[in-house]
Amino acid sequence: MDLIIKHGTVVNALSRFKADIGVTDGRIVCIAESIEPCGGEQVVDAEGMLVLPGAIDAHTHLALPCGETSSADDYFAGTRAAACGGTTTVFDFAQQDPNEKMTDTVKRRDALCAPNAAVDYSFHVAVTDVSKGLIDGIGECVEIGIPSFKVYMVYDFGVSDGVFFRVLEKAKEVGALIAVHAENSELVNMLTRKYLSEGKTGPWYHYLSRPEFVEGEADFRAIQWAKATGVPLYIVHLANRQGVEAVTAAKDEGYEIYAETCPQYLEFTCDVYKREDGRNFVCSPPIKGAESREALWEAIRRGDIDTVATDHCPFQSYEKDWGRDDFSRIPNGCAGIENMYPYMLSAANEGRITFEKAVALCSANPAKIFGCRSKGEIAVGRDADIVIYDPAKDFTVTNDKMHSNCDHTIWEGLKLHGYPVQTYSRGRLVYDNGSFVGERGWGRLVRCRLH
Ligand code: DUC
Ligand code: ZN
Ligand code: ZN
Repeated sequence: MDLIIKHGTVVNALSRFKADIGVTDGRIVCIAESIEPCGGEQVVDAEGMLVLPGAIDAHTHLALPCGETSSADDYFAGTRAAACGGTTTVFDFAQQDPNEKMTDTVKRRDALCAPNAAVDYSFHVAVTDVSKGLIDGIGECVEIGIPSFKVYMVYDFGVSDGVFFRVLEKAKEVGALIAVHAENSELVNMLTRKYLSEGKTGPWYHYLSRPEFVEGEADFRAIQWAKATGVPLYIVHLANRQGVEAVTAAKDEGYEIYAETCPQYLEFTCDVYKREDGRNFVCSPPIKGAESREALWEAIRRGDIDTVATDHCPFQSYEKDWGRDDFSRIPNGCAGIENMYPYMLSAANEGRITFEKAVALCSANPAKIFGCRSKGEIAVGRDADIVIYDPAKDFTVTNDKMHSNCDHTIWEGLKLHGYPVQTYSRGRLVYDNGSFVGERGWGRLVRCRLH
């Protein structure tokens, strides 16, 4: 064996037990009450620690082109930060260019990512153009191990209702999973114009131009179409109470509707947009009111929210400042890739949810939903993507301790109870007590299979 982790308490989504773990060639090969070293292997004493499967962040925007800039973390910085927060796989969005074959979209982004990724990665294809037979790219991507796709109901690269419906029908034919960014585009555009014309230009009006019902109505509509076409649907970054209710109702009726939320929607309320640094919190959908936040936590406890992911998409302060006099010019997105697993585990440590639930939301469920079969569990045969977590270590987030390229974080000052002390990616130590010790280019493309 190459590595033995001894005396830790393993926590999976459905189990918790004391065991030693043996790793050979990047895979877990043995889990037993006691594994005796033969000599030559690295032995780690995890007494008093939890031993967890690495998190899978199913929603990131690394090196995302955005007008005249791009998101602050490229594939190296973003995956470095992921490793340091216990995330060992990231799913990034590969956005199709007009006229581009979707398999070429994947190749284009993989060429950027492969030489730089510090942890394993995969892609969802963001579909923008299904004209001239390009819709067949959905089936072609499924065949190369990229079976998940996203459509945006907003933004100038978003799709019309008709295109969304066609994408769902194609997904049914080829066995793909469609994810949706659900907000009502017409309402967002109308409300944005209205507030700006009234001279209401601050970040608070970002929230008011995309309030609860703007998202809830779109969630409801997207779910209706998934029901009509009989395909599973994954709602990304669910942030509002009405949407939660629509998801719960659809699940209760037996439909395969999945919901993801993000730590920013669980921690903050829309009041952040009244703060001096409110523009740093501008993301879409915006953070909603306290009722929505509570509905999200309740849905997590009930099991109606399946995953937590980050929507990691930070921009530098000077770029956020472009919207000082016009909220619509603030680049959308916040940091989170290094904070998600520590945040959810800290919630478990404080008794808001169980550790098993945190593992389910951040690792086991995304692995299952997206067909990432080698990840998501501490089990023989799985990749040795392992986090050693010290439940007794207190940690206060400050940007200088983060490993992103961004010059600020919305998580500044957050106090966490418990923190990851080591992260292993396929058996290789990539994070050790505050320091990144991995390497650029270590990460591999994970090919997924849903059925
Ligand atoms: N929302 C964001 O806040 N950033 C990136 C894309 C998105 O939908
Ligand atoms: Zn989105
Ligand atoms: Zn996103």
